[in-house]
Amino acid sequence: SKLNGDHIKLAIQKDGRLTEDTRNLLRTVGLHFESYKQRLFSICRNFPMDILYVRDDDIAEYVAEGIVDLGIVGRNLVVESEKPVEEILPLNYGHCSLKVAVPAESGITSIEQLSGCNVATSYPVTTSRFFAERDIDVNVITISGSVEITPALGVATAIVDLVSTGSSLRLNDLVAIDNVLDSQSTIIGNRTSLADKQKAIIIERLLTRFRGVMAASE
Ligand code: PRT
Ligand code: ZN
Repeated sequence: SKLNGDHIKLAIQKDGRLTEDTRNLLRTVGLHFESYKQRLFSICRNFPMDILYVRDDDIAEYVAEGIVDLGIVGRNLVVESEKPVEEILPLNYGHCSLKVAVPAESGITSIEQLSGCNVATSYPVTTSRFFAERDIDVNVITISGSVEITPALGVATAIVDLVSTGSSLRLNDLVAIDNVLDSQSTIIGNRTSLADKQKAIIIERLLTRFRGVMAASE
């Protein structure tokens, strides 16, 4: 089997926190597709769409470049990527917030106190903009994983990291002092595809199904 040029393409996370809920949602809107762990894409049997499985960090780029027409990804990554994509519909799962956190024992209670300090994060674009907009001069250090251990290592005074239950912060004796953004899994679209007559018809058929399921679950 191979990808079909007449089909629209949707990129979803291959293997991560959003994958199971995303697959379940696609099945709930009535799409039939096989999904073996090893494969790179699936073809829907009952809808003119192919599903590509990729790393979540690449989804906004794939959509912006038109490699795919639609993507499902955390809004946090859409904001961080700064790619020109359309945020079409929030999907009400994958909820989390990007927060500023400091060691509980630090006594720091406001972001103004971080002026001149190191702030570690995997979201350097969003973090830099957040502090710049508030005229707070910080030194953003980009770390790809385990950001929450950097204060204990003496690498950073504060972190900006995703939080859902908050247990990772508690485990590392960190407390949140500010909120940078709220996120959830979101359908994003390529602007050229959304303006393309033929694709727009298929995309709209799909979005109508998603909106129906979202409305029913409210
Ligand atoms: O392999 P790939 O690159 O595709 O995946 P990934 O490992 O980069 O991302 P993944 O699967 O961990 O997360 C995918 C998306 O899930 C994120 O981009 C967010 O949109 C969303 N999401 C929702 C979260 C969380 N909740 C979350 N809690 N992403 C990460 N976390 C982290 C958090 O930072 C902490 O380290 O999970 C840990 C536990 O969080 P607490 O607060 O529940 O303790
Ligand atoms: Zn990722």
